[in-house]
Amino acid sequence: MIVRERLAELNMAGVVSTTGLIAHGRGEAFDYLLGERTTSDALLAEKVAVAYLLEAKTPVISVNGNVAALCPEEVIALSEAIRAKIEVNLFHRTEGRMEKVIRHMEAAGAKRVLGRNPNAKLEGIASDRALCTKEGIFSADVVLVPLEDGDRAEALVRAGKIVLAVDLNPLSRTAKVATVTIVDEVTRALPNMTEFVRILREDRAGRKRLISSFDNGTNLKETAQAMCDHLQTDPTKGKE
Ligand code: PTJ
Repeated sequence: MIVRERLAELNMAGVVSTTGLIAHGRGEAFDYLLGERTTSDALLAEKVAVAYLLEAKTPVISVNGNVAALCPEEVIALSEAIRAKIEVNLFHRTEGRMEKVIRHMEAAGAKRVLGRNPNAKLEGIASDRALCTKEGIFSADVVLVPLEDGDRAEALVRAGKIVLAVDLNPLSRTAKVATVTIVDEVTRALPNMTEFVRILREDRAGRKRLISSFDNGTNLKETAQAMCDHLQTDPTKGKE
């Protein structure tokens, strides 16, 4: 409830878009299907995503209004752990909103947030959503995209990048095209990932093994199965 109120307030303040509120509701519905927990499939995807981030030369975390509102400190902690850049990239982009979301991240402690002065464009997406920075998303080899829309996820994959998505909907286009899809609530996923950085930082062989043995399609199928299994449980159990 507190989270919803924060999102509503930040919607009034212009950080979260109105469709961001709708997207949050969609996410909540999928989280109920998961039982509002991190599954073992999600934990594995989080570990593999961290392996990619630690292997990356130029990792970037892409931040939109919802992510800035939900977990700015968690984004900053992960970015510091892996030395990834943070770039604000909005679906509903206006100069005013860009400034608000960047300032929101800076107020939470981010030292450097890219996105204010876009000087590059991602191929294959219309309008201002393609705008990004050369130093950040444009030249990144690995991009973490929490709550990404399908068109941009596809464009990033087409641009040859490793795309790591956090998306509670295992059926979304983003989930299907990403290299690694973490089907978990973003505020649970990011702290888990920061913890995995500590574990995997000195384990190069372990990282390689994780990357080579992971199959995103299989992981998504198992996640969908976990949702079906959860739906089969007795809904009256656990009630007072
Ligand atoms: O701030 P902007 O303008 O960049 O807009 C951000 C939104 C999220 C509105 C924009 O990127 C968008 O429209 O995204 P989609 O296509 O709605 O995709 C968002 C996905 O994130 C959906 O599949 C949701 O189920 C999922 N989702 C929503 N909340 C969470 C989530 N996944 C993980 N954690 C959440 N808290």
